[in-house]
Amino acid sequence: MAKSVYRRKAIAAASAGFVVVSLGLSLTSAAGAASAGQETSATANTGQALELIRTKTSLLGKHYWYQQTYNGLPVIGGYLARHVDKAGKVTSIKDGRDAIPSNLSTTAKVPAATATKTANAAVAARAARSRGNGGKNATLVPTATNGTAQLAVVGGKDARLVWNVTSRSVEGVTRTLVDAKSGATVESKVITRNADGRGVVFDPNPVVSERNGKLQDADDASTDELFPAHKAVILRNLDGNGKLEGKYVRIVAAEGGVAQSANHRFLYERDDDRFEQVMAYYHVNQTQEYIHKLGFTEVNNASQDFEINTFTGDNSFYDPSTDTITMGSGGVDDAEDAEVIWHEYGHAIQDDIVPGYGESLQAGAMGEGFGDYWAVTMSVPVSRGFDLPCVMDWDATSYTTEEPHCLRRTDTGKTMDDLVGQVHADGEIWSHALWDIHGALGRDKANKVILQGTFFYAPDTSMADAARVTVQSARLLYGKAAAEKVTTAFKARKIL
Ligand SMILES: [Ca+2]
Ligand SMILES: [Ca+2]
Ligand SMILES: [Ca+2]
Ligand SMILES: [Ca+2]
Ligand SMILES: [Zn+2]
Repeated sequence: MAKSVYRRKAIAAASAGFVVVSLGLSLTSAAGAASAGQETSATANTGQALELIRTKTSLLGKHYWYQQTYNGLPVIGGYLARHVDKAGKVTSIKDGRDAIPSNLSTTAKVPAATATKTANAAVAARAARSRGNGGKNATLVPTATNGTAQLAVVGGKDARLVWNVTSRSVEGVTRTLVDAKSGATVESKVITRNADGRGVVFDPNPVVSERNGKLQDADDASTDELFPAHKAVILRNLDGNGKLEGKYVRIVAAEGGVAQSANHRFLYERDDDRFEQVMAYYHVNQTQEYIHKLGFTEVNNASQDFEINTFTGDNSFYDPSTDTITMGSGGVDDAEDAEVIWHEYGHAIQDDIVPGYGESLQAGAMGEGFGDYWAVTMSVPVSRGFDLPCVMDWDATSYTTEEPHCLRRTDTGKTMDDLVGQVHADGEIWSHALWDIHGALGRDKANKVILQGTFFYAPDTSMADAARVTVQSARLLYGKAAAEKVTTAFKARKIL
């Protein structure tokens, strides 16, 4: 049980006001050794009580946990545990109650909403500091909302009435205690954490990280050439249930079974089918943390379902009817190339923002173009400039003969004059426009503008209409000069 700093090691016998009321426990006789019988010594009703909050059965008997209360309010960290053997005999009592002055008022002077605000400020400040300490891609998310504040009592020598505000942030769940009389923050601490795990991945893929277009799949073998491409990473935002399930990703099915590790260590090489599961988890989590860092809180902000290597063809796909991404294992296992994962995730992003997205040929082409662009922009920070416009450099080694191996590119120079009515081919018109916006505005600004523009797409949008709302988004976010740069990019592709 988590302990509050306010809990005193033992309740002094001096806490004469202590009385166990309303329980009818026969603590006196059985607890004699453990607690010196002080429970029976007092008679004054100070409003203190114990509330049974949990009963557990173990191999040796039963365990009763009580929350200490004062005038019906929980005492933070105040508890009593009673352990009973199979014969019903109390074998021990652990008394973790705190002394409460009998004149402590339980009327709050500070409103709950004010306390919530104070708590949010404390949590946000600390989360921002922890982001500075290494978690550069970590995200700030909204913390407590009004209504989460509960009145409670802190015991001990600084006894007082507090608002107990539970909030969520990048650090996990935080408990902040705000003095209900003065409004001061008494304590703010993380009480649970999102689990961090360890994994091994390619980032984004071996061709790029090793700057070597000659690497080969070798039928999924862990060859000496590919070994250096394995990189140890932290897997953030895991639920902590021992599977690759978390805030933004959930591996729901996989060839060979879903990976499990009680201590969250998912360390596999590429010839182990679980490697691809780690790839999907890591790279989607990265992309969502980036999206949140840009300020978007509702861009596919859910745990995305993935099926890994369950399709033996050399293809991967997003199924909007089940909201699931399936990664194929044909040729280079698709999930060994983060750019394939990011491309498919691009479809999930668009489907989340625009219900029924992709109803027209051009909308479909933009879906492919955006997926390719998203793969490329996500690769930028880890690619050290290596042939950035090349899409799926590693997966493509299985089915292209020329170096560089690229499924497609975002710099083909195609314009609307080159439309052929095939979504992947025509997508290169759109992805080149987005890539030019990336070049003109810089990565973060470009991605803000492009994602923002997507919120205004129609499901059956034309490229020209989508270009217009993207220009408009640039204007509203960054002004006229930025809008002109975006217009130039679309004009170069003859979209506008
Ligand atoms: Ca593999
Ligand atoms: Ca493949
Ligand atoms: Ca394969
Ligand atoms: Ca690439
Ligand atoms: Zn696609």
